[in-house]
Amino acid sequence: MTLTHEHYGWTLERYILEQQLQHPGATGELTKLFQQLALAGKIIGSRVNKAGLADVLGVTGETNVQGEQVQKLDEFANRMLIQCLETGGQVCLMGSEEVDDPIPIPTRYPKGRYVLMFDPLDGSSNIDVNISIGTIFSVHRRISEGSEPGMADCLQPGRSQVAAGYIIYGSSTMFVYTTGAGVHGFTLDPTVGEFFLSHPDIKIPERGKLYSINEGNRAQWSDGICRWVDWLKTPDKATGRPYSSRYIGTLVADFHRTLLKGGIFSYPADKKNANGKLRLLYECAPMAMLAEQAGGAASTGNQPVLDVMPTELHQRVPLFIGSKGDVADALERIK
Ligand code: FBP
Repeated sequence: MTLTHEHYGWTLERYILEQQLQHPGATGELTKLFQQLALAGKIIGSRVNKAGLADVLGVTGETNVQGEQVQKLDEFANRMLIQCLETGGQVCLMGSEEVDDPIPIPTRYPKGRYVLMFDPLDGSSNIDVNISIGTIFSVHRRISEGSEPGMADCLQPGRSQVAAGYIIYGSSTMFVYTTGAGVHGFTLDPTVGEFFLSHPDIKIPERGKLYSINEGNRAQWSDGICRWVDWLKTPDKATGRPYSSRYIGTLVADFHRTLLKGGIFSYPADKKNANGKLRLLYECAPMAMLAEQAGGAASTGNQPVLDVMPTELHQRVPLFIGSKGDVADALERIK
């Protein structure tokens, strides 16, 4: 069923239920998982919106597995996602940016057949300065047999994701996701407390006019990256250059703009970050599934992100993501 503007007024829940009806074998587990994700998003969003008033700004004093200072809101968001997803019986194992190892489901709760990876609050450097931040999620089916799921269930390639998406806490709160049937955006109406369809069947333009990269890292870049960025900035009417620069410093927000307007976002490998900065399983792979489902592309510079075989829970990969034409240009020039 293709979503169109005539479905305006549909809630996220209604739409996912309608999708479930399209799959006679569907058990409803994925539908319930999405309902719990949406609930966690509403709770986190309400706390983010009043962050300045609710003593949730600043750090907890802890350092996470990435060596980063844990923000209070990071910790809150992480706890909310675990609480909302561990009880319902849809998930058998979770992985979070904020937790060193896979997160088991307490024995008192039933285990489901899905594995959920998430970045509870992406854009931590922007939390305290009221700039858009977000939650990113990726869903796989359990592949292991036996009583206990394990690391192998987390280390699955992006191609085997059954769903991916993000919740962006910006001027409005939006839930954007794919289950392999296009990319759809729902906006939260805080007065009703429901996500309503606002962006059906999002298609990323073949080419854009915007590029997004942290140019402050230029001294660490390879010659190829410097050459590509200089090319983007060189005036040439025929190819619509120079492109304009946009960089928010929150992957969710920089990707959301790229998804809607086209262009390219990149966090390449450099002399400081040999594999780039962004994490494969709960940042790059979910965004790559969204990009490809919207007609765009996502590469590490050497291969499609979705084809990378994970080896570690928190591994990083370089990222070039956005309009198909712009990603192709990047790969051509960084060679
Ligand atoms: P976390 O905030 O979840 O750790 O994510 C990393 C991130 O903040 C991305 O959202 C963003 O794209 C990138 O790091 C910004 O990095 P930098 O400040 O080096 O440009």
